[in-house]
Amino acid sequence: MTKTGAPATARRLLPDAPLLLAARGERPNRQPVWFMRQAGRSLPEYRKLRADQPMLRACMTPELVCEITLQPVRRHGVDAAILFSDIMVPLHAAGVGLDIVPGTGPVVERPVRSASEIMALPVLEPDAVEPVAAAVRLLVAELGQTPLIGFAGAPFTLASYLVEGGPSRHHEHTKALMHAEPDLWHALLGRLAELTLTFLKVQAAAGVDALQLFDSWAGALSQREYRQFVFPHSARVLAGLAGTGVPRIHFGVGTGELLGAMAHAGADVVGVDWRIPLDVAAQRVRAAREHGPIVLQGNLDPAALLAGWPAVEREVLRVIAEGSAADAHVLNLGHGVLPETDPDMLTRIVELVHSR
Ligand code: 1CP
Repeated sequence: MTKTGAPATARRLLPDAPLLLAARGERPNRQPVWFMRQAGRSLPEYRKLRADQPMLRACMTPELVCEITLQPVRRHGVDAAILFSDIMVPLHAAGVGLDIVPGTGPVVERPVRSASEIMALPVLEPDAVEPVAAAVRLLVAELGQTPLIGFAGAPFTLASYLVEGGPSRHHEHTKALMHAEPDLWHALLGRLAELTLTFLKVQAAAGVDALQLFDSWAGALSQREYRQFVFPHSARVLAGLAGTGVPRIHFGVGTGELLGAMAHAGADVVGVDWRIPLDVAAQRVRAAREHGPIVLQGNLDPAALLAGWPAVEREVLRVIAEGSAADAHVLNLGHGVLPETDPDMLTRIVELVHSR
């Protein structure tokens, strides 16, 4: 088996893949659609596979990652697969004590807040995520013309889990550290940017076709905080990927007020949540960017998918109409699929988008 340090797998050429055309600002014949958190969660075939497998172990088992990643592609006919993994995987692989607790999410054994705790954070060696690279290679061989999206958590969102010790509503310890000890904060985010970049480069070398940087909790920040404390580190990650030639998607929740800043961070595609219409998002991104196409991804409200088909259909058509204000638009949700979603809704959305 190829080691992660070995030369990169030759990237597949997918000249007609709608997702990749849209990422370059083109309007392909078929509008691309995929769903954040499409793997797992709402699928009974996923729950069956995961029944006796803890999350992190599942993420480090290439055959299982491959099968779970393929399930929604087979079922829904989406225009992209997203690697089954988690934003905490590279921290776990580097040796940070943590678990993903069912019903709660990531829980860190010892929160990281002091200078000595931050300096003691381990570095991620590429070989430590070799099972993820192996999963990518298996998937690329299976996926045919469907692109594979790899991903990682952005430095701020990872920092929130590390500093808080788990999921947090107000991110209070994280913001306290940021404001009280800015040098320490930047040291922490610098280390996390390094780890994130290593993880994404491993995925790119193994053959993923696009990469998404999830800054899920960035919407908790003011624009001033984002620009000063977060932007430089996310921008460094995205710039570090430029040489891979893989399109970059950058997404956060509740980031309507940050879209201008996020659009500068260096991604090809800006993900938008449901709180702001895509035509307004397009204006904000356009105002912030000197050059390059405006490509948006989003932004159906995941909760609206529980409203029954007539309402869902209306919402999909509205989002497509508003998305026409961008140069290109990848239809998606504004955040992840909710576990209680009827999977048939997702299939019908894909059929509707593709029928137009
Ligand atoms: O399609 C997919 O489901 C792909 C796999 C995937 C992705 C893209 C998982 C599996 N996690 C993620 C990313 C992720 N993980 C993000 C960014 C996207 C987002 O905002 O949703 C975040 C913030 C996490 C952290 C995380 N991991 C949470 C959220 C907790 C919180 O703070 O609210 C949770 C619940 C997890 C566990 C997790 N990750 C993935 C699954 C299937 C699960 C549940 C596992 C279990 O409970 O057994």
